[in-house]
Amino acid sequence: MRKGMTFTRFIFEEQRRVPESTGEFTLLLNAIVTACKEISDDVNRGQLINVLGSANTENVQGEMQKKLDIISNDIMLKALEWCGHLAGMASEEMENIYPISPQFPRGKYLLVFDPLDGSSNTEVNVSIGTIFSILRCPEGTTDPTEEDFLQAGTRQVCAGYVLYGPATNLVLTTGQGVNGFTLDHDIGEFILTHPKLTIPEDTNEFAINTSNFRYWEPPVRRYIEELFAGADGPRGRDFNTRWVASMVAEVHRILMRGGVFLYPKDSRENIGEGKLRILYEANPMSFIVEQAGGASTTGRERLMTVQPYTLHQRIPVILGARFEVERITRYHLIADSAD
Ligand code: P6P
Repeated sequence: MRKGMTFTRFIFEEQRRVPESTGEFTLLLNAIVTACKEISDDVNRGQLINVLGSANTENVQGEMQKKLDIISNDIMLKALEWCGHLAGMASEEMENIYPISPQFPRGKYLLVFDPLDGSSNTEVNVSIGTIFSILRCPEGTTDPTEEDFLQAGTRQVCAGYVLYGPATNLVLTTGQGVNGFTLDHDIGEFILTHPKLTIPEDTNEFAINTSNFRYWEPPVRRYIEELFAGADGPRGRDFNTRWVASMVAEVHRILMRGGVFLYPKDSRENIGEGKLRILYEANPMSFIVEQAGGASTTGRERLMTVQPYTLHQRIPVILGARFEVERITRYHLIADSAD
């Protein structure tokens, strides 16, 4: 008998703690995790099965799609549309929502996901991952519209990601803290390896794409310049920087050893409110970070309180170590009050 609790046992024991639970959510979660195991297998095989490189198509964001973006999106759709626990899905890779076909039963949840975040890294073998968020379908709605997906992050039932790196890690929250699992490829099960993850309130490590410095708002430039100044500057200590260009890998690092991540507003026309999308990147990651004791804001307000008005809406994201996020937010408010 292998050491460690399997993910299957973990979610069944979690379910038993909710007296009124029907088991629908547990079965949905299991189906999502099974889909991610299939994606992990394709990602790990890479060029052995000719899945690397561009698909020579653009997604709704105007971004060039990788073959694996489309493959992983299809895997999610095919692995979940039949399960009977969803009324609809939405994905970074699809312009419109994906209603469940009438041939399948519909359920009470909505699923939004980024099937392969950080996919610009597929050819260079840097960690990428699937990010997902489970919402409730409005009571009595069996044929959801885009409107029904436009829910603030505080209404998420569950958020998680699967990171395809040297190890395949699943990280999950249902609002009762954050737990991490590692895929045991020999038995095809995720094993609980990182229970009750927490993010230290302080950090010396920050993640931001510094090549965008000239496009940032003054409070972000002030904050980053202070970090650059290190022990000689107002912070009185040196900082370290990391940028993987894969949000799922950055957030995982922050959960493992602390840190702060920023993808802020940007003066460029095509970036504007930021590069990250509310529903399937910013909200799920903010839920996870908050549940681990961190914080997540837009620079001006708690990110998870923002009411989305379109499916692929972007938002500035500042998340991680609570004290750093609070400082950055304070700088924004000081700058705004001076305007
Ligand atoms: P840049 C990946 O494309 C992504 O959406 C996030 O995962 C990542 O943090 C960001 O974009 C990287 O953006 O501008 O540094 O390439």
